[in-house]
Amino acid sequence: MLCRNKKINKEKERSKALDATLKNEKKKLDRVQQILLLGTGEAGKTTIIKQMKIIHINGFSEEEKKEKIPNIKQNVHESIYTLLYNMNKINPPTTLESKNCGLGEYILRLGEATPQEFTDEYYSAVKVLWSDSGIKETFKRSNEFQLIDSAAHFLDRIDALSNPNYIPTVQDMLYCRTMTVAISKIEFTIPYKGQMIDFWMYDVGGQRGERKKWISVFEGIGAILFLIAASDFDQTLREDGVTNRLKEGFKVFTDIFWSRFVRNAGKIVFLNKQDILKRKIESGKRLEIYFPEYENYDKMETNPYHRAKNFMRHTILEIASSKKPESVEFMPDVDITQNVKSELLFVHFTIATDTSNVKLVFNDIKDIIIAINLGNSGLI
Ligand SMILES: Nc1nc2c(ncn2[C@@H]2O[C@H](COP(=O)(O)OP(=O)(O)O)[C@@H](O)[C@H]2O)c(=O)[nH]1
Ligand SMILES: [Mg+2]
Repeated sequence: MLCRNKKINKEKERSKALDATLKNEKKKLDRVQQILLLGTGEAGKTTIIKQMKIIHINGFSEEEKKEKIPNIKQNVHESIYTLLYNMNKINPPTTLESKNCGLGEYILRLGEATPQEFTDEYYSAVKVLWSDSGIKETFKRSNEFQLIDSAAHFLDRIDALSNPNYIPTVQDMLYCRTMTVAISKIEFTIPYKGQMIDFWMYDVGGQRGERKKWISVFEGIGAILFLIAASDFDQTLREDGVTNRLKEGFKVFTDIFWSRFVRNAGKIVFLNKQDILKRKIESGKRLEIYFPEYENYDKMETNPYHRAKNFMRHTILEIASSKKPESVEFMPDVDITQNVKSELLFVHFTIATDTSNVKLVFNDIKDIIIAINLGNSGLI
C-alpha cells in the first residue's frame, strides 16, 4: 500500500511539473500542433499514444519491451481470475468442467493480486482453464462483468509468455493494459509540405475521478481527439457497474463538444474498437436492447455491422447539431457551454491496436489539424 501511495504522489508531482513546463513554454505553442486525447476509461487513448511512438518515433526498444513483462503477467492473472470469480456471480451461473474444478480453485486461492512467481504449474493451469467449456461460455458473457479487453489476446499466447526468454512483441505492447492516472505527453515531428511540423499529443486518465484534470490541459489545444469504444454498447462502467459505457462515452463527448474552453479546437472523434464491434454484431448481439432508438434507424441498410457503426456516427453528429446542454459534468457549477462551429467536427472508425489502420487515419487527420491551427492563428 505504501508503495502505491508513493507512486501516485510521484505521478502527481510529474503532472504538476508538466503543468508548469506548459505555462513556461506557452510562447512556443503557436508553432506546435497540440492534440489532446480524451474519452472514458479503456476507450483506447494510451494505445493511440503507443501507435504514435511506433509510427513517428522509434517504436519500442528491447529494454522497454522487457519492462512491460510484469504488466503483461498482471493482465494474464487479472483475466483468468476475473473469469473464474464471476462464474457463479452471473445469472444464470456457469460451471467449470468437473475435471478442471481443482485448477479453478488453485487460481482463486492465489487471490486477486498478481502472484509473486509465475510457475510452470501456474501457466499450465491457466492454459487448461482457458480451453474449458465453462470458461469459454463465461468469456462470451463478459459484458455482464468487468473484463479487460486484452484477456483473449494474452490467454491465447500463454505458451509464448511462459517461455523464460519471452520478449513481448509489438502487438503484445499494444494490447498490454495499464491504467493512466497522470497526464503525459508525447512529442514527434512530421514532414509536411517541405517543412517539419512538431506535434505534441497529451494522454490523460479517462475514469470519472480523473476528468477534473482535463481542464488544466485545454488552453492552447489545437485539436481534441475524442475516443469512444464503439464496442462498449453492451457493457457497464468499471466505476459503477451500472451505467452503460457507450452512453457515458456519448455523454462525456457532449460535455466536451459544448465546452467553451475548447471553442476553437478541431474536434475529431474516433469510434474505436471496430474489430470488437464487428465481432459482437456478427455474433448476434443486439444494439437495440441498449439503444431502443436503433430499432427504427436506417432499415434499408442490410449489413448489420455497417448499420451499427453508421448509427453511432449519426449519434455523434446529432449531438453536434442539437441544443447545447445546461452544464457539463466535469465542471458542474460553472456555465462553460457555448455555441460551437460544427464544421470543426470529424468522425472516423478506428482500430487503435492496428498500426496500419491508425497510420492511415492519422495521415488524414494531420492535414485537418494543421489547417484548423493555421486558420485559428489567422495564417489562412
Ligand atoms: N481489440 C481492440 N482492443 C483495443 C482497441 N483499442 C484499444 N484496445 C485495448 O483496450 C484496452 C484499453 O486501451 P487503452 O489505450 O489503455 O485505453 P485508455 O484507458 O483510453 O487509455 C487495451 O488493452 C488496448 O489494447 C481496438 O481498437 N481493438
Ligand atoms: Mg490510458
